[in-house]
Amino acid sequence: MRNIRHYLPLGILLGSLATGLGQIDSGGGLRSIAAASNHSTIGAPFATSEITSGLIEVLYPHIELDPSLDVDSDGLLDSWEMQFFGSISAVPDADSDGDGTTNLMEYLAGTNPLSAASRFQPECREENGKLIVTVPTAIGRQYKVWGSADLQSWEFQETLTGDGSSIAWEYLMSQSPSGRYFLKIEILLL
Ligand SMILES: [Ca+2]
Ligand SMILES: [Ca+2]
Repeated sequence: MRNIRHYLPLGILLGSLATGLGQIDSGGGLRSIAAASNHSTIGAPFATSEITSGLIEVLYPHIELDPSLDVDSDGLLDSWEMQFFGSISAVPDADSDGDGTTNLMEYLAGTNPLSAASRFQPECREENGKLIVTVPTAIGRQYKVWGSADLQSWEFQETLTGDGSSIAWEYLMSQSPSGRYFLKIEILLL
């Protein structure tokens, strides 16, 4: 049986993450629509058999919609609001399906805001010395994968182009001498 150790206490890990995010994120946690440039959340935790690794942090982009496509200026594309809600009255920071992901995050990730089974939740497991990261993708989105062994320096790994399927991305643990590995996935709208 695998020896999976306990995760770092969340507060400590988040504190560490916040110091290592400079270039593409200024901190962690949910923010209001007014500060959506840092609209981030935390994905599923994972651990390796060697040593505690981390959470996958998801970075949501800040986008400027054409005002004619967002007449209520709520950051949600009006046609997307009409598609799912039948009007443009959707509330960006509401979680209409109760899946822990706000409507704005669902829009940015290309997931269904009215289905709790649909949310952006990348997962990671260790298998034969490899981390296998499964990224549920949407058409019209790209996903930049960043990795860090120490939560301080982050290295860009790869850009995945969404096609509606779950894409598996692999990382050889031997590339990280410490045995630790942390991940961030940045969502881009095409
Ligand atoms: Ca709108
Ligand atoms: Ca959902």
